Amino acid sequence: MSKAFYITTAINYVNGQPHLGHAYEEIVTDVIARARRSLGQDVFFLTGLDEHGQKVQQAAQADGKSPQVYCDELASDWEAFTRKLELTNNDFVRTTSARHKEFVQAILSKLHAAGEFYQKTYDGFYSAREETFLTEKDRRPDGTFDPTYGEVVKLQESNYWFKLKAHQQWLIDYIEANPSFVQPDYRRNEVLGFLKNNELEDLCISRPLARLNWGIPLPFDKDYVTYVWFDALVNYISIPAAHGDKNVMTATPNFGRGTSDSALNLWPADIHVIGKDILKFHAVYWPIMLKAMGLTLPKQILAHGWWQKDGEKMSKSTGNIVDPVAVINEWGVDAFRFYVVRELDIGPDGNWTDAGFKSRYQAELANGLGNLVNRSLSMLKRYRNGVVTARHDELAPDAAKVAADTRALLENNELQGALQSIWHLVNRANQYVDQTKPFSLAKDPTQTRRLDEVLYNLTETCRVLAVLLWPFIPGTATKIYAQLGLSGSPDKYSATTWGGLNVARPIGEPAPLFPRKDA
Ligand code: ME8
Repeated sequence: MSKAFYITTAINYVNGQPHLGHAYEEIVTDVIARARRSLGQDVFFLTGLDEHGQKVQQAAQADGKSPQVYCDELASDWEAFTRKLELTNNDFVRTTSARHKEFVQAILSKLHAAGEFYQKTYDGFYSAREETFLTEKDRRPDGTFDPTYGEVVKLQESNYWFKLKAHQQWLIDYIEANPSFVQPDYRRNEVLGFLKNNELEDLCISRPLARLNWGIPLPFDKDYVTYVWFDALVNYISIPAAHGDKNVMTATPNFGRGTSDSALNLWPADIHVIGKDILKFHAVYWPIMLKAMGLTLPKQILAHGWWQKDGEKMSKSTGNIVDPVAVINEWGVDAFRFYVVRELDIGPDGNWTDAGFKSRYQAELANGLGNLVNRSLSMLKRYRNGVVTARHDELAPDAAKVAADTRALLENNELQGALQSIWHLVNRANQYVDQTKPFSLAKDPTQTRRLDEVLYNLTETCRVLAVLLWPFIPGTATKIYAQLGLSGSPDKYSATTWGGLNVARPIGEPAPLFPRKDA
C-alpha cells in the first residue's frame, strides 16, 4: 500500500473541556486533511487525548474521581467535540488505551536494552505545574523562576534519564539542512537559537510511583511510571503501529499488534500541527527520541500561534474564555470554522473579539458568499424555472485563476491565503451581478440570450465555489451543491474545472446559507 499523507494534532490534556485554542488546532488540521483528500491524496488524520500525568491526576482528584473514571467521562465529551467541529479524523488516540500503553512499553524496553537510559539522583529544583526539572540556568536575572512554572520546590530524587546531550550537534545540522522541518521560519530560528545557545540537558523520562502513580509503568522498573511527555509523543507512532505500519514495526520487533492484511503505511508523519508552546518537545526531544529508536523523522512540524480574547490571555478563572460549543450552537459550525481560519494565519498569535466574529459573519459570509449564491439561484429560478440552457465562459478565466492560486496556497498550507483567494471569486461574481444587472435584462425581451449567459456564469461560479470551499466549510459547500440540484459531494478539487453544471436539468430550492442576525 502506498504511503498515506499522515497528519496529526497535539493530543489534548483531558483536564477540562475543549477551548478555542484546541478547536483552532483541530480545525486547521482538518482543513489541511480535507484539502489534501480533495486534491487526490490518501490522508490519515490523527487526533486524541493525553490522559496521564500529574495535571490529569490532580484534576481527577479535585473532581473526587479516580483518574480512569474521570478520563473516560471526559473522553466522550472530547469525542463529541470532534463531531461538533465536523472533523474527519481517521482515528482517535487515548493514551490510556492498551494499544498505546503496550507500544510505549515496547519502545521503553528497546531503548533501555540499547543503553539509551541511565539512572541518577537528581538534586535541584522542580516545577510541579510544568512537571519539569529546573536548573540554576532557568533562574531569571533577579534569581526567581518564571511565574509560568508555578511553585518551584527543592527536590532530591532518583530517576531514569534519556541521553539527549550526545545528539545536539546532529539536530542542529539536521534542522539547518532541512529548512521545512520546522515551520514557520521564525519558529525554526527559535529552535536553532535555543540549540546553539544552550547545552542540552538529558531528559528525565520517569517519575517515582511514590510521587505520581497515574502513568505507564516502566517495564524495567516497577517503582516508576513514564514521564507524561515521553508517553504522549509516542502516540504519533503507537497508532500507526496499531494499524500494522511496517515502518514503525521495524523499530519494535517484539511488538505483537497489527495485522498485515489491513496494514496502513503512515510513518513518517507529513505534518505534526502543534501550538508554539510545545515546540521544544516536538522539535528537540521528539527527533532525538526517533533517532534513538531508529525511525525516520516527521517531514514537518507546523507551529501555530496562540489565541487571546479581547487582548487578554484566555483563562477559566477570570472567565475570559470563548466557548466554541456555544458559538457553534448560535452561529453554526461553518461560521466558526471560517472565522478562525480566516482571522488567524498559521504562525502569529490571534485575538478573538465577538465584534470581529460578527463583522466577518455579516460581511463575508452573509453579504458576500450567502448573498451571491442566494441571488444567483433565486434569479435562475424566477427567470428560467431553475434551468440553465447553454454553457458560457465569461467568468471561466477568473474561476480558473482562483482555482490555480488556491491550489498552490493549499499545497503550501497557507489556509488564510487560500480563503482570501477564494473570496476574490466571490467578490468578482457579486461585482458581475452589479455590472450585468440580470434583473434589468429580464425586463428586456431582446436580452433573452444575454440573460441566459449571465445566469450560466453565476450558477457555474457558485458550483466552483462549493468545491473550493469544501475543505473549510464542508456543510455550506454541500448545501450549495444540493441547491444546485447536484448529486454527490463537492469534495474533489478536479471538479473546479469550468463547465460541470448540468445544462437543462433544474436546480433545487434556493435557501439562505447564512441567515442575517440583526440583533
Ligand atoms: O500541550 N491558542 O495539551 P494541551 C491556541 N498534552 N492554541 C492553544 C491555546 C490557545 N490559547 N491553548 C492551547 C498539551 N493550545 C499536551 C500535548 S502532544 C504529544 C501533547 C494548543 O491540551 C497547544 O498549543 O495543553 C497544543 O498544541 C494543544 O492546544 C493542546 O494543548
